[in-house]
Amino acid sequence: MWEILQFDTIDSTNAELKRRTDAAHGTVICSVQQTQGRGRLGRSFQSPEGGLYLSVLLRRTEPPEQLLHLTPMAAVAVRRAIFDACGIWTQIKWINDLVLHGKKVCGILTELAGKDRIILGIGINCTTETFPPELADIATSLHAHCAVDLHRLTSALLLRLQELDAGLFSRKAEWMREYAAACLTVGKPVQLLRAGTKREAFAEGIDENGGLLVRFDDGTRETVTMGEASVRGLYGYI
Ligand code: BT5
Repeated sequence: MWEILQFDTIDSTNAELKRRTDAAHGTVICSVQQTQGRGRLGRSFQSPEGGLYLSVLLRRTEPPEQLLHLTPMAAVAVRRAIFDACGIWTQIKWINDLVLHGKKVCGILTELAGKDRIILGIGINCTTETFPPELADIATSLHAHCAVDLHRLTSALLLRLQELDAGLFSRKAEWMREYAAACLTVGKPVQLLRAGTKREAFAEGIDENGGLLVRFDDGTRETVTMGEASVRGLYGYI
C-alpha cells in the first residue's frame, strides 16, 4: 500500500516530494491547493481549491531513455481514472494534457530528481468554476461536464497509478495503443515549438514510446520526443 500525505495548502506537491529525499517508492503527496503549482519549462499551473493536485514518487533504476513512455502512460492512467469515477472519457493532447471538449482539464509534469527518483505530478481541474482571464478560453473543469466526487476520483487515480507502476513494461503496448487512439494531436497540422523555434508539420502518429511522428512540408519525417508540439487552432494560447 502506498503512503499518502495530505496537505491543505502547499507550494507544489512535486517540490515537496523533491525535498523529501528519503521518501519511499509510492509516496504520494496530495494537496487541496497549491500556491506555486508548476507546469513544464518553468510555466505555472493554477491550483486553487477545487482541483486534485497529487504527486507520486516512483523509484526506478532503468535509464531515462527506457522510461520515455511513463508520461504518456500516466495520461492513460488519469483518463481511465476519470472514466472510473465520472463516467466520461477525456482525449489527450500530445504529450501530457487531458482535454475535454477542446479545453484542458488536466496537466501532468514528470520530473527526474537524482538517479532513481521520478516524480509524477498530476493536476486535475475538478470543481473550479472560474479561471483567470488568460485561461478562460483554454481551461475547463470536470464539473462542467459531469458530477465529480473528489474522494472517489482520488481513489480511482491511486488505483490506476498502482496499475501503471505494476505494468509499466508488461502492459506498455496495450496502454500505448490506448494513448495513440485517444490522442487528438494525430491527424492534424501542428506547430513544433523547440528551443525558441517554430516549425510546421503534420502529425501522422505516435510511436511505441509516445514519440510524435511528424511529416514536414518537404516530405521529411521525424519522431519528436522532446520539446512541444501544439495543435493549431485548438488553443488560442499557442
Ligand atoms: C502542465 O504543464 O500542464 C503540467 C501541470 C502539472 C500540475 C501538477 S499539480 C500536482 C503537481 N505539482 C506541481 O507543482 N505540478 C504538478 P504545461 O504543459 O507546461 O502547461 C502549463 C500551461 O497550462 C500554463 O502555461 C497555462 O497556459 C495552462 N494552465 C495553467 N494552469 C491551468 C489549469 N489549472 N488548467 C488548465 N490549464 C492551465
